[in-house]
Amino acid sequence: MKNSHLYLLLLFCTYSFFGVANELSTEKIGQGQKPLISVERAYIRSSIPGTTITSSYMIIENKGEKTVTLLGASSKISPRIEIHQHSLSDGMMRMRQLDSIDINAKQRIVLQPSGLHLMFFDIKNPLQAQQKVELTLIFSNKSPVTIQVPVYSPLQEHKLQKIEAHLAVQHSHHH
Ligand SMILES: [Cu+2]
Repeated sequence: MKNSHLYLLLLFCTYSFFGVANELSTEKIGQGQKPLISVERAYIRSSIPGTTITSSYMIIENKGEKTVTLLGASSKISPRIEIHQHSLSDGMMRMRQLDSIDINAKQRIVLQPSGLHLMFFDIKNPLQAQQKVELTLIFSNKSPVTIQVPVYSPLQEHKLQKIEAHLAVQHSHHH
């Protein structure tokens, strides 16, 4: 009884966290519309008071037949958005800027804390949870993709990570 209750709660949380962020970009191919790039689980961290930087995470999937190259992103909230990669060197977490990321056909890249991310600089107004930010992803060889990205508080982000960890465990149990 207790377990099924927890499961329902998890389902609800999963839905409310993942459901809102899913976006699909479509481009006309021949007769119908076929999605080429899909962006899932996108969110931006609320900014820490007194700072003007933050970061954004998401899963970008190339559903097309050709490699696409992510060059960066733009948004009204920040004049400068860079692609960054966290890496551990000499026991220190470092960030370095990447010029671009190639996403091969049928591949997905995961932007996540301590890994790849989009870094926002000089944010004009503090970002607060419940807010949504329009973000445009820019590619070298395809049209830009604009998505609405929710702002998550540290608490929301923490819950999301717990759900993802739980789902990952469940997934490995089933296979
Ligand atoms: Cu960074």
